[in-house]
Amino acid sequence: MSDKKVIFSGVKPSGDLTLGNYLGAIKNWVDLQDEYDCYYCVVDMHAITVHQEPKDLRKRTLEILAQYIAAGIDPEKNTMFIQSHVSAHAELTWVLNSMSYMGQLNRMTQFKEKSKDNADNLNAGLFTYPVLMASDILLYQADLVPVGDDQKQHLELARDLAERFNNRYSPTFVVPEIYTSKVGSRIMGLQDPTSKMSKSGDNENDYILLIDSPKATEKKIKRAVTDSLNKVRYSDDQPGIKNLITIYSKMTGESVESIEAKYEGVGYGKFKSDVAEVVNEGLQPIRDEFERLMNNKDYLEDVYMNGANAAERVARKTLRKVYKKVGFIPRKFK
Ligand code: ATP
Ligand code: LTN
Repeated sequence: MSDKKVIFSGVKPSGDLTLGNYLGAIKNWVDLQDEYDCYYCVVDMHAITVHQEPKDLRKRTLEILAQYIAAGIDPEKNTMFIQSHVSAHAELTWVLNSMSYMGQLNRMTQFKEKSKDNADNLNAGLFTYPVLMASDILLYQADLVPVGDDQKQHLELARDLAERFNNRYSPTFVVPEIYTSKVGSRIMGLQDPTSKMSKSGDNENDYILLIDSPKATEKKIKRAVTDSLNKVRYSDDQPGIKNLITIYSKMTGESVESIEAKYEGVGYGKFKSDVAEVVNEGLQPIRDEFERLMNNKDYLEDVYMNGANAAERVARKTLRKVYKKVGFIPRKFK
């Protein structure tokens, strides 16, 4: 057993990875992988809370795993796996469902938003989604959960459930902390810079995918909605420009102040083409590696097979404790 602290995080394969997923979450995972014992999961069970075409879901699940690796997450150092391969996630969810209050689940903003978008498919999975997420995290006794800031409320629920269980029975779960970046924890849409860039949005000009072509990326950034002030300033009055500065800063590591100074008196046209350039420069190695990995399915299978084996051992251990504490008779084997 390593004495490193534990990280758990995941992305649902409801679409291909966006620049928002990358800058808000995955880039941090890459930076944290040496210091922590990390579990990086493709959360396919979360994806089916909205309708998915089975063949597309299968394809995207593998693609997301390949994109994790292409983005720099090393399968030798981290446990990378597919959520549905470890049945303890569903099992712990049942126990935690029985300790979750309808009132608290009803207040989840993601549930409210998704209910609006999926009025014709308002299913119970969408409602208990955050409980499944809590199970993901608590099964591995995660200390830290690196996510974008839209996940704060879900993390609070995971903490509440851990504390509730620990108080009702006895200390069982680590109470996890959220980890978000100071800059870039919420990348906004390019067409609507007042709402977050999302991979399941309808307007493809609103988001950049990691695997978009350089041409498409450039076109989308050039079309990004800005304002008529013509000042490259990091200000709430200029949400479009603020978002592009954030993207520039996250891609290059340059500070917001130094970017503002560099583009003092420079027009939006030139600024946008520079943003496109730094995004394309940063993403190209990921795109190339993704191509290579998708032509090497045996390797990807190996990664998710080994990942599930390692994850299963840890998850089972936690689930056994939980079952025992709630009063289930331990199963006997001959
Ligand atoms: P969907 O659009 O299907 O709801 P999503 O793009 O929001 O999906 P998730 O799989 O829900 O993606 O999120 C994966 C991770 O990426 C989470 O940690 C989430 O906080 C982060 N994330 C998603 N969108 C953004 C964004 N625009 N800015 C920063 N982080 C983001
Ligand atoms: N709910 C998250 C995705 C997610 C997750 C997790 C993130 C599912 N399980 C566990 C971190 C840890 C989302 O909608 N972005």
